Amino acid sequence: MQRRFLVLYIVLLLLQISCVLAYSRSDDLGELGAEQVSEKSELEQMRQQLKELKATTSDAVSAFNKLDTSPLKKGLKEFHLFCRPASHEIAPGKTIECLTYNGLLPGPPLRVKEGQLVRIIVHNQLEQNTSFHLHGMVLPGSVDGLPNSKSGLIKPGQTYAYQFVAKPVGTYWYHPQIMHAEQKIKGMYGAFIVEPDEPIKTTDEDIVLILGDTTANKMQESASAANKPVTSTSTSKVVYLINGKTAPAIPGIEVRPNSRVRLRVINAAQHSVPLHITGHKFEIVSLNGNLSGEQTSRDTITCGVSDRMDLEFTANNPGLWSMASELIEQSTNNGQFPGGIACVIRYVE
Ligand SMILES: [Cu+2]
Repeated sequence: MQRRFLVLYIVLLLLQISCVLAYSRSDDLGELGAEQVSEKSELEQMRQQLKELKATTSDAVSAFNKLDTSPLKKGLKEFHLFCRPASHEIAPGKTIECLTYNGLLPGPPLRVKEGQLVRIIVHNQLEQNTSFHLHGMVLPGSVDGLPNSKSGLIKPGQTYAYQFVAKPVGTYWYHPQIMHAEQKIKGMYGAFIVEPDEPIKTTDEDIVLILGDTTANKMQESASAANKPVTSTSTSKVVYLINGKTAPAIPGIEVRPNSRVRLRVINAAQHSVPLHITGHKFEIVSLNGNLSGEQTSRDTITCGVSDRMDLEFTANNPGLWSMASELIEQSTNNGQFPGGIACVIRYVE
């Protein structure tokens, strides 16, 4: 009887070892993506069966402990992203048709610890191929290189798992690869944040702001806002967004007196954005995920296309303030302030 359980346990160990190896054998990542759901439930079942057997398998346990499993001790972080079309409200009564991750614009923010094993499972529910790029991360070509039929390309209805170790600390973002750039323009993007493994508390607030734009030729003014039965379609124009909303629908940034605030600005728009803060000055602490040597305080910072900037300020000037693009076409709606990239900074107790 004990022998049977021992065999079962060794099978489990081999399965676990094969999981460890999968991280270094990136050629196998595609197959893992397709098989992992059933594999995971099998593992769960085996774990349940084996719970009471630990005392009888000490040899197998000690053999397993000799393996270098240190990366796994930090735990695997797994995310599921579903690529699909969605209607998204950029302001009350104003919706756009876009492509999304999980129906959200932007996609869900993914936060992990440095050194953590990450598995991002992308389910393609679009009617076209897609792919996945971790912008700013330096990863093996088989994970983040240009996709091909054996690696990284996801056909309609297919699922693919991208697996890697998250490093270094920084602000990154995700979107489809360059060959599917039109999907990014239509809304497929989100933040990927690598935090220090041991948290060092240097800020009180950590706020992600993703700048975006959309060509609103399909923007619809629905009946609910205008209280009219007719739906009108606006002419083509670029509408600027922060976290998928356009002013005045962008929520204010709430800060507590004397708190240290970090803004992780990610520019997913097709235009550079000169961002101006009133009543405070930014310090640039990180550029494109790298620590910045720049110590000069700035009140206006131009965030280039696809750039990421970690900006910090101390909330030491109570009042109601603005943070907006300095370009009039980016911070107004047909010349009317506010519109596009404009929000308030509000002090709360
Ligand atoms: Cu990119």
